[in-house]
Amino acid sequence: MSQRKVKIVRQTKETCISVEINLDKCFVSSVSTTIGFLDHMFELFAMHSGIGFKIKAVGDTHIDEHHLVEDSGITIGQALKEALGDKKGIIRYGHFLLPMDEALSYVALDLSGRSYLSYDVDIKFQKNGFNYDLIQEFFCALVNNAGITLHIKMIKGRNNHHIAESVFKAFGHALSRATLYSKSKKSIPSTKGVL
Ligand SMILES: [Mn+2]
Repeated sequence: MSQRKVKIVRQTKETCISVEINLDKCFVSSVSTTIGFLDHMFELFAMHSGIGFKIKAVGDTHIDEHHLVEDSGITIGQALKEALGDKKGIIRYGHFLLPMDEALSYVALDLSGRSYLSYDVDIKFQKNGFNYDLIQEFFCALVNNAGITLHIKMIKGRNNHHIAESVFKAFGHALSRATLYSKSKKSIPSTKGVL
């Protein structure tokens, strides 16, 4: 097995983002995006996925948070795709049902090589603080760059913060299983022979 770790730096006129991922070694996560709420979500993701994850992101947040959140999704997606390599020996599928107090979310994913996002999360507009609409932008960017089929469904929830946590934690758990490598499985998990 080739090493399933990668570091990617992506720079545009709007943002500069570096992401490190190690699918086989959980190191102490280091998360710094200048957006407090996004840091919180990424720390939850790192903890619950068990994946080695570092991100440093800066950008034009004086405009709003859109570019930084979307570009984080793009860079994490690129890093995941590269770290997964030829996907030999992985489980490929993962799903998780996760409660966070009154919120309950379900995430199912396939490391299929095809990009598809089904995002069914009823999160309410909030005047102040983080723009929760951007969570969909984040996952859309991630899926398009990682080549993942991802279904995210909020089953119930009232508080935006809880709903968002349930989504990021569930995604972490689902990804943790899907990326799991088994020495005894020597093939790429597809009858097509390629993913
Ligand atoms: Mn919290």
